[in-house]
Amino acid sequence: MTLTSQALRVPPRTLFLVAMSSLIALMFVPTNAFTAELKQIEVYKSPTCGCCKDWITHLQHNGFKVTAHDTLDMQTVKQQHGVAAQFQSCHTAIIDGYVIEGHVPANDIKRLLREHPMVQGLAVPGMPQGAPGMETGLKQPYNVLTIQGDHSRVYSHY
Ligand SMILES: [Cu+2]
Repeated sequence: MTLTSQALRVPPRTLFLVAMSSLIALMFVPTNAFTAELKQIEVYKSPTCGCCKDWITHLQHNGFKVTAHDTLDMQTVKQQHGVAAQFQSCHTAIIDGYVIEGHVPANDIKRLLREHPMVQGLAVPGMPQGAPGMETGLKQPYNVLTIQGDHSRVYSHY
């Protein structure tokens, strides 16, 4: 049995509009696991770190569910997760078994989760001006690195 506009007793134009809005709704249906469920990320930071808070806000705006942990001993956190000295920054985060060090843009984390490379994680060493959470009005070029122990490769450049 097919549904015709006559059977539904609505004008064809209405049916057309209903069909169109269903199509449009379908276009907004999440197409991957990331948008279907919020990704949980654990962020370790010192309680007084302002740029860490701003980075957390950046993650939340990009669909991450953030659990923040304040600690006065960031050095131990970095040691526990094996973040080599040359890659260190203010905060350290953990998601899906990866370590995320410093002001890494949300899009690079999403790409990491999508591509799932065999690396320890991502790092933006130091605190470059203009990175997410470091919106000072100045812009320094910086690299997002994949890190593995003492080794790194450029993952993206801004
Ligand atoms: Cu910072």
